[in-house]
Amino acid sequence: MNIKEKLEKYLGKSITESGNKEIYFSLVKLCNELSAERKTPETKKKLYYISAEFLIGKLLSNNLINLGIYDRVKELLCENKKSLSEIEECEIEPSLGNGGLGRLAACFMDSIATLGLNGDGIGLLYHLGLFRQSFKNNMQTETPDYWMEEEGWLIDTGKEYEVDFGGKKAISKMYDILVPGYEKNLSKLHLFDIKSIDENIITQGISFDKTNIEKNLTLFLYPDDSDEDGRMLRIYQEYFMVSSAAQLIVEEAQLRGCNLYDLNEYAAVQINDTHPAMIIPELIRILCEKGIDFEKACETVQKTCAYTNHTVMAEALEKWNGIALQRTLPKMMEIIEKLDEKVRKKYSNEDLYILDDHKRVHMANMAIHYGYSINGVAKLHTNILKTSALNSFYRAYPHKFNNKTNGITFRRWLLKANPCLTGFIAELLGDDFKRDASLLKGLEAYKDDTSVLEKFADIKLGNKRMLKEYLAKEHNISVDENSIFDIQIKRLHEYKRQQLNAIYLIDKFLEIKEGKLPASSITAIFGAKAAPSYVAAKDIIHLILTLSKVVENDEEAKKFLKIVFIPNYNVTNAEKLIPACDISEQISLASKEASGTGNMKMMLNGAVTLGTLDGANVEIESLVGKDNIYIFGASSGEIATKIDSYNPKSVWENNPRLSRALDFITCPEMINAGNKERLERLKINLSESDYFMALYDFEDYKKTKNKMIEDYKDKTAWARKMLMNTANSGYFSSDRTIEEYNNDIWKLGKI
Ligand code: 26V
Repeated sequence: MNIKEKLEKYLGKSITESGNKEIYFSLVKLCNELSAERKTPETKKKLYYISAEFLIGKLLSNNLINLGIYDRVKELLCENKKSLSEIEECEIEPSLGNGGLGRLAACFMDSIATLGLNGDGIGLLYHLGLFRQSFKNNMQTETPDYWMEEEGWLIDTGKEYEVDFGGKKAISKMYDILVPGYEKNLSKLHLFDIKSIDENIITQGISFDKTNIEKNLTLFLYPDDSDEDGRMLRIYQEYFMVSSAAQLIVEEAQLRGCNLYDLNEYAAVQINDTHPAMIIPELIRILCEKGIDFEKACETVQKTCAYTNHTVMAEALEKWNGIALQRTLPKMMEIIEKLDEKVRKKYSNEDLYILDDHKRVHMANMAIHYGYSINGVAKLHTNILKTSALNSFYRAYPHKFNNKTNGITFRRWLLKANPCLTGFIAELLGDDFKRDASLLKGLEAYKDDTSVLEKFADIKLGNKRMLKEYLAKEHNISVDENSIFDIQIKRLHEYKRQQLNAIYLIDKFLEIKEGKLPASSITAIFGAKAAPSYVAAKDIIHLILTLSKVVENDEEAKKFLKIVFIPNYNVTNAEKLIPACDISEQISLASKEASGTGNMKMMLNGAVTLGTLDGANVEIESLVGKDNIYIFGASSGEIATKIDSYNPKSVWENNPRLSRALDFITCPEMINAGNKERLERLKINLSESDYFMALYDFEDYKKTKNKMIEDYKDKTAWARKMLMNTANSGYFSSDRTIEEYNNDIWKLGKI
């Protein structure tokens, strides 16, 4: 049967007679059927990538591309007066992740499948992903984000496991999402759901009874853990995930002939941040239950598990209350205490203990002692782990530390998101770069070819026009495609410093009003969700939204400056924003952003980075060279020596422009358009605390950004920078990253 016949069989009628949603569901069936025909390569050892988040985005186009039928399906639909992009709009994005960490896990699944590794992902089936964000009165509001549908991508495997919460038992059900690799192979994403789930306990907005674990366990992604109930629910979620995972891993290993003493020869478990770290005591528990003695179980599990660290921010490193753990998961706590005892016998340095004086369990510490590998996610980040954040561990276990610079899947972030650029590169280089991203380097040969540079610039302009149409249609926002698109899209967090960008925009607005016009008119675009309980982050959103109204109301200034905050930033709109970006804002306080992956996506799509020497920006700089990136601000070394004694007052007192911009936050015009309490609180925060030293870097940021806007006027020189960024982005393919994980950590071996 050909594709048309298959689709019409599912539809029970012709394509022309069918609605978009019906066609969407039949395409899902088609993809799943074709994926299921593929084989997963068998090796003795199998990888399990365990993560509390998989931010997979819409799957339809990506799967059609990887299955090699995208063009055929598009054509077929066109012949029947249907549009693939309209059908794609019927798909609801599953927002099963907060940001970079979850999106990384999704990119990794694509690469694990593409490289034909014997590996699956394991996570939780949240019925509601991250909240949906909208703006009211210039403030963020959160509503539930339902995404599951009767006939979607999820496949009920029929597999169930029993999870024991200190005597109270729950049943976990395993669902699969098939992950076809590019052109061949298949991996699976196993998502566990609690059988007794009840969506009816959601009350208002995203509120629900946090204590009713049987009904709520897999209801939401990372519910707010700023209160005790929320934190308990998080512990329940994590244990539910790892207990189901451990049972699956042991079962599959035994089926392949493992006697469990040698589990490490049959399984490699990659722990994505500390959220799945309880898999360590859980595997030890299961091995002991199967008759292996405790010491041997520890040894085997230690050779099976590897941990990835994704942040040096102390508040993001999980420390669970041991008393609460004792109450809810006594068996886990008993094992963790034994693991801690072993550490205490061996080391006198308290930094290395798993349990601290307040009986808090330091999950990262447990994962480092009882795993065989710890990796950071960019060179600078790994160095910071070794020399400061985890220095005591580095001294104890230097051989365990390694770096794996993050990557992104080029299938989604180039082939899918930017078909025009993909097509043009294929004309120049042939199709091989689609499998081997390092071949993009071949573009450098065209760096002085004016017709190629013009085409690069045209493609960018076309993508900007598409974004313009989307903003007009979806959000009733109008932008000028001939202005420079300056984009900052990422979670809202003080360390990422959206506030620094906002202060720049205030200063620019005031300059324009004085008659000092920018070299090119600017469209500043933001996209960011703030954690519901994160007041300072919400204040920053409020500042930007209020400022955008004030600028919009100024007939003169609005000709040169437009500020856009698109609501509900997610994978789907990232795919529209990134190909249209001119300036990629990567302006975190040096040392705080572990890697960043948006920086890689924008670089790949020919945006020029404006960044600090932080995370993977450092590696971007050495790949593209100083002419093709704009670096500003203090280095991580300088920050380390200054941050403790830093006083923002000394900066603004000596910088009249900066103090004028800060004063503007609470000027009558702003207070009129916004909320007095929020604006005043933010102004005090910035001028008196400024924890992430935005004011310290302001002058250099302003100078560097102005230079960039000036340089943008030379269209040929700018197009060359674009080309050089795309040409040198091959290193950031997640295929390279996954190859390194496999060579250095998993060692899955040959088929
Ligand atoms: C979370 C939180 C939540 C509580 C307040 C402070 C705080 C600070 C940081 C985080 C991030 C937690 C882990 C995470 O998502 N890390 C991200 O991982 C990406 C993939 O490796 C990486 O590119 C990002 O730089 C890193 O922030």
